[in-house]
Amino acid sequence: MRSFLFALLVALLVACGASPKTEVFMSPQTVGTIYSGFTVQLRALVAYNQDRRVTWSSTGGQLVTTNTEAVFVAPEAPGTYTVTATSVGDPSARASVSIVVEAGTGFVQTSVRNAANGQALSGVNFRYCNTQGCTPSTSVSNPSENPVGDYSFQLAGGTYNLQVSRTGFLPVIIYGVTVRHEQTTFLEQIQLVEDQGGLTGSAGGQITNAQDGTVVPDALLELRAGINATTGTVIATATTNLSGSYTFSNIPAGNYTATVSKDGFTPNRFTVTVVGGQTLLNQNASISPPIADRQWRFVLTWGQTPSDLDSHLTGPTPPSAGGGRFHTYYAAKEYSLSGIRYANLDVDDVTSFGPETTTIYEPTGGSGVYRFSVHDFSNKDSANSNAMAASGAQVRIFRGSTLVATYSVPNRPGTLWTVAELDLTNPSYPILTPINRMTFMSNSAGVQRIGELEPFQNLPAK
Ligand SMILES: [Ca+2]
Repeated sequence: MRSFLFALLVALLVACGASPKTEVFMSPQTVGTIYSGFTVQLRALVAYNQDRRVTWSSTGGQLVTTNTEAVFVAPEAPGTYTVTATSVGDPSARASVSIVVEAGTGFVQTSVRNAANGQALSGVNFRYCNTQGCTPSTSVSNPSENPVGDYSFQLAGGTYNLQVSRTGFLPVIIYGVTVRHEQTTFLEQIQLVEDQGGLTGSAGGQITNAQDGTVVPDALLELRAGINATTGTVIATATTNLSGSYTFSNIPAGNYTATVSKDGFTPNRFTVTVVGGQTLLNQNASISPPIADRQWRFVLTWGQTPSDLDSHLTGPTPPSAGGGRFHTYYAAKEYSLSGIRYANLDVDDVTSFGPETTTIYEPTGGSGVYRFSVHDFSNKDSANSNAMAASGAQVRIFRGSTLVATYSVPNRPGTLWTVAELDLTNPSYPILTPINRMTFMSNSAGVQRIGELEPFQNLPAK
């Protein structure tokens, strides 16, 4: 309706014989309040000028522009922002729209364990800090609703560094915790390390190629203090051997971030835990060669148990297929049509750890979102399993040569983790939305519908 009125307005102005001076119209003409990280689609129309092009500008936030269309991405700082479209043919002609941005309120959930024995820890203190300062230190374990060791917080939207501490344990900082309005951010399980007076320990694991599952020799690992640390002092380095294995020896106990890189691969990072007097092995990770900017890669990793988690990608089929959705998983690894491979389960894993890798090689151009889910095949017949929540499962999403997002499994019972949805309708501005919903799904008929598809019915045997 709005675009119709917009066209009508232009038509009326033409019909009335208004001055031929160039005019720029913006649609929508007004925008209500939006929240940090949210987006608004804008369109500009140039009248009375042969040159229909505009240039876009904004007093803040991010603008992703395609000719006469723009997507405004609200910044973290609340305030009023102005987006302007200016005629290229007549720069004196422009149209603006004001956008009010508020931080909103979101949620963070995490669970804390003793790294030495996996026991849930109560009495843990949390402090969220950003450029505005820090929240008071809080310990918000709520045993009536959450299991022991589970913590949830309500916070203003923004990006925080989270300080986690507990008596007798080494404090740790989790960097870059993003909170969005009305969304819940699930952090990876925090493995707190006992303070044993400077005792050192060792860590090891294997690096694999997420594209084909082979081991990666000669990969460089750099260790930094803290979780999700991307800058700061590198306290140790290691190189993988011919088996793709690495070892960090005599490292001060604590929580670290390892960045793994190699020429010809997109760098990745993962958390490494060091317990004094111990060697913690199987701290595995993967890297893979870069993909094109239009391509997306979902890499699933987890711990020793359960042995088999499965990656499921559903998405719209190409318009030429006449609607419907495709579904790639272990029994239908590839989705292709007319010789074009659109999506593929590149690597399937049934023996713990992953990686399992799914790639969108060619967006289908169909109508609808892509949805990535993880199914606990090992416990698919359970109606109360907590195994996937305890598995340390993470999904890393890459676009081109960039790690776009890392999602950690919610600490909730369930055998189906609906991870995220990806909207590729506007190729220049894809929208990735975390879902992070835990439900139960078995092979039996009549299971709960997930969106418009029932992806996990009647699964064939492996
Ligand atoms: Ca699997």
